This record gives sequence, C-alpha cells and structure tokens, in this order.
Amino acid sequence: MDKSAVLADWISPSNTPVTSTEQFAPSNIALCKYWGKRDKQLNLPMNASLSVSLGHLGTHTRLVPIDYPTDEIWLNSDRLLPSSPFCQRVSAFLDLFRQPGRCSFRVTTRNSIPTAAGLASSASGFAALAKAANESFALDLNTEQLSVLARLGSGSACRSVFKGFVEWQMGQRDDGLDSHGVQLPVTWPGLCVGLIKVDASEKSTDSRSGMQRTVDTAHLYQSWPVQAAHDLEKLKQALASKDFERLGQTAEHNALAMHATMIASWPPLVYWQPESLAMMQRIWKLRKEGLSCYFTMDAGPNLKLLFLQTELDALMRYFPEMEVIQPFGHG
Ligand code: 2P0
Repeated sequence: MDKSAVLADWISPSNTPVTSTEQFAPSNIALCKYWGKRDKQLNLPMNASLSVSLGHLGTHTRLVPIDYPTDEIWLNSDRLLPSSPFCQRVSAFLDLFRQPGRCSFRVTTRNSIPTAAGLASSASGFAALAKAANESFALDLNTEQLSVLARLGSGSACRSVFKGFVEWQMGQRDDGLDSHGVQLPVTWPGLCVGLIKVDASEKSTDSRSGMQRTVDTAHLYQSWPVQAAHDLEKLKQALASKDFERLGQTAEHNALAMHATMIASWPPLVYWQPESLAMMQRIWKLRKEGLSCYFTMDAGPNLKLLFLQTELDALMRYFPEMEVIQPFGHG
C-alpha cells in the first residue's frame, strides 16, 4: 500500500497551504528499541518500542509557502542543494500534502540538539515537519493522526510527536493506521539522560539500511521481537513502580540485544568504536563500585547514560564532558 492511499481520508489532493507556521518537536531516546520493519514503504515496525522525549532538545521547523517551482530548504542556516538526500526526503514528505508542482515551500529547519552529541535528528525533524504541514494546510489532525503522519517520514518520528514517555504501538493493520505513538501517563522528575560523545562523524551505514540488512541476513534477529516484547512490559512495570534499577537494566539489556543482532548481520554491522566499549566497561565498573547508572546506545558509537539526579555530581566527575537532560525537570 502506498502512503497517499493511507492518507486519502485525511488529506485532499486539492488542498493548498493557508498559512506560514513554525513548529517544534523533541528528540527521543528509545529505552526499548525499534529495529526492523514489517513494511518498508510505511515504516511499520516488527516490534513495539518505548522512548523518552528530550524536553526542549529537538527540531524547530518553519514552513512558508513560496511562489517558486521547487522547495527551498535550509538546515541550521545553510541552504541545501535540492539534490541532497535531506531535501529529497523533505520534499517527498511534503508531496503527501500537495499536488506536485502546485505549491512550494521555504523549509527552515533548526536543530537545538547539540550537534556534537551524536543524536539522530530525523525523529524530531519529521515530527516537527508533520506538525507544521498540519498547521499550514489547516488539516486539524489529532496527535495520533500526526504520529501516523510523522511515521511515514521516519519510523521513530512517531514517538517525537509527544512529550514524556511514549509507547509506539506496533499495530496490526496493513495500512498502519493503528501503528502510532501513545503518551504514557507517567512523569519522573529527577530522571537524567546523559549524552556521551564518542564520535560525532557521519555513520557508515544509516539506520534504515542497517535494520534492513539485519532483518535480511541475521538469523539471530528471529529472537529480537520476542525479547523486545518482554522488555517493553518490564519497562512499563518499572515506570509504574518507579523502579530505576529495573528500568536501567532493561534498557541496557535491550540495547545490547539489538546490537547483537546488528553484529550477527552480514556484512557485519558494528557501530561501536573501541572507545564505546571502553566507556561501557567504565560504566560496569562504576556500577560494581555502587554507582547506579546504566547506558543505552542507538545505531552509532555514542552512549546515552540513564541515572537519577542523586548520582549527577558523582557522574559528572567521571564524565565532565557529558551533556545532561532532565526530561521531567528536577527531582
Ligand atoms: C530507535 N533507531 O528506536 C532505534 C534504535 C536506531 C536504533 O529508530 O527508516 O531513523 O526512518 O524508520 O526511525 C532509527 O531509525 O528509521 C531508530 P526509518 P529511523 O530509536
């Protein structure tokens, strides 16, 4: 099924933009990861996932209708070539809302994510773009519908439509209308996410092709959806009972299991650098010494630490470069 067919009831091809707008969406870090698709066109996942949104860190996107044959796309104050992969993805997403050739936009994208932190911006980027298109075309879609829309740009973007803890329900339908984020009714003041940069350079294999390679070539992948389903339940229990140890253990185990499926692909997908492993070993040592902190990792070499505010001062002594976010404020 193609994307336009999925959206046929929400978006009329005769729509024209009615206003300029600027919208924000936060980045998110998954505690139970999305890795593998059951539908590549619609970014429908093999497993449900769970994330925490990063407060004010994310993407601001401004959409202005322009009287010009093609879109003009800016990223962090650079005008990009229309042939760049970023522009192609943004324009293709906007094509879902317009008759190609009938209207164009100046799209200005500004990431407040520290560029050195090695955080992916496609999640917050497509969530902000979906919100902006909703405003600009006056579609009046609700947040679940916006989450479906954002998913069509990038899977993990469906979680960035919401604040706080978000479950991406995988859904069963072929059209994916039941595959979207849902905000969980939990807050956790004092919960900290620490960004530890190992290497911020462009990764060699992007997530999209990396997850496909894993699904296609790693026998080990068969066990992934089973583990992810168990981990999701454990995380929800940990959130309900504010059991930080259970939360941290489950998130770290989940990330390492995902990386095990990557490494079991062929050609192998090893996103770690030697410093990534050195950092993991430091964290395991600190835990043995009594510090309560865990890590998670995505499709890259950088670590994201999970800990409570009570450990903040001690951890800053070990990781002075760490950027710390408290998604729910102080404890
Ligand atoms: C996640 N990642 O749950 C996982 C963990 C990377 C590792 O979601 O192809 O950029 O656009 O649906 O959303 C990155 O995948 O992939 C991702 P597409 P996306 O955060």
